[in-house]
Amino acid sequence: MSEPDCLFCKIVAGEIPAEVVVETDRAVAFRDIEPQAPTHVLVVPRDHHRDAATLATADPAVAAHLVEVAAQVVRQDGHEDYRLVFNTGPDAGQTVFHAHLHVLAGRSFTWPPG
Ligand code: IU
Repeated sequence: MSEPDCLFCKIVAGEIPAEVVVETDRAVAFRDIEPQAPTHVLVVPRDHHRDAATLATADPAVAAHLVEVAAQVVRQDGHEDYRLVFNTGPDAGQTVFHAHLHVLAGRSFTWPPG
């Protein structure tokens, strides 16, 4: 299931280039174009879902799979600690409405986030 005007659907389909770091049957992980840490990767489901909660309701196994892929990305880049973020809704900073898990690693992070 893909949406015609969705940027991440186009990346999943290979219609827009991205630096892909992991691909599975259900997810694609690629480097963020505006990295906020030495490792900043987005893990997205191949199917279109507008946000993480919608994905988790429709397909909980794929939602869990995104976390597994995130851990693989971190190991692959040689890090141990990492931060995972699902921005959900405009006030939380979501700008692309295809569920995506931010994977951030390679530096220290502060709390609370901005
Ligand atoms: P957000 O949580 O919806 O704000 O995250 C969207 C991310 O997608 C953001 O970090 C952008 O830098 C990133 N991104 C990208 O990697 N490639 C693109 O072509 C576009 C946005 I537009």
